[in-house]
Amino acid sequence: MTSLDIQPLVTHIYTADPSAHVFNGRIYVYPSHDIATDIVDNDNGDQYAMEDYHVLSLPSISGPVTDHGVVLSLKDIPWAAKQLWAPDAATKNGKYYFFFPARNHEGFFQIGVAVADEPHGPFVPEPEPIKGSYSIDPASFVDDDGQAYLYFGGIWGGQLQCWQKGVYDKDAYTTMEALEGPALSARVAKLSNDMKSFVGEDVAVEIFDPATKELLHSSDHDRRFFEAAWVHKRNGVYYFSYSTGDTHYLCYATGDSPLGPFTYRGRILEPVTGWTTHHSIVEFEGRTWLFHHDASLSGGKNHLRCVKVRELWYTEDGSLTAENPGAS
Ligand code: FUB
Repeated sequence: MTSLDIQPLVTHIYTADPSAHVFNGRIYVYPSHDIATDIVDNDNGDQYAMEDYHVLSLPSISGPVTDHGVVLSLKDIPWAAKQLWAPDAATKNGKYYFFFPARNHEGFFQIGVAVADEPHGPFVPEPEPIKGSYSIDPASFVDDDGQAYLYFGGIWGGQLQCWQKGVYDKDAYTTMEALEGPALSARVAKLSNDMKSFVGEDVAVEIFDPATKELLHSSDHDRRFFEAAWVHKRNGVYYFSYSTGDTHYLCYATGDSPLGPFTYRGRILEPVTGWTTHHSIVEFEGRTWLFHHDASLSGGKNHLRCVKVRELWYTEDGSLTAENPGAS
């Protein structure tokens, strides 16, 4: 089955970057809300000019899908100037926390948090971005012991390469092609109990090659991290999945700790229609679902995408596969 065969979750708006969670027995999907723009595609990602967020929810994988409408708008976020990119949500302390990136008024991405009493919002943003946050694609994970983590980062237009010295260096944007040695990877930080700040320093999410035991190399575009971090846990194993960006794969690695290190395991989605690929993985009623997007609804416009869902399976050794091992 190709991703073209699967129908979009909704067709009345363009949606992307779906972060799916099960809250109160219902599936909630937190996507980006793509909008049309005249901006010509560029490596900076300026064509992804989103201005608000919707929340979708479903009682089961087969629907029906409810669009809860606009739950957070750019105009209500004091520190954000433009580009509301891939978000995520988490619950803790009886509240719902919505994490989102945006370019600030100085032109670089940071990550904000907004709070609601219900999973479908509306979300009230904190007046400032999370202190010490940078780059894009926040993904939250709350472990069984209640400790929450925030994964984030994206290279190229996501500006991760601009933070190698600990402060924003806009000129580092153009050094991507010259990078040597281990690949830049996602970052992870522990979240405070109120979910609004980092505890300690963020660290790199290390992904090792299972054969050489070396960190994945920056030239290994088929396997190295680009953007779209996601973490889920099964049988005590932490699964870190991500997009390889310019090679358009969704890959995953596994480890024994939410902080890593992780060992590369394989691919879970081949390239789809459109440049970007981004996803989440969620268990619902004993089955495993991959929410992802492609650009099929717009006939291939990179910045006008649609969220889809397909099933994943585990093999006996805990490997994730997009092929049903039970199918003949
Ligand atoms: O939606 C804007 C950006 O495109 C996301 O932040 C990336 O992950 C890519 O999907």
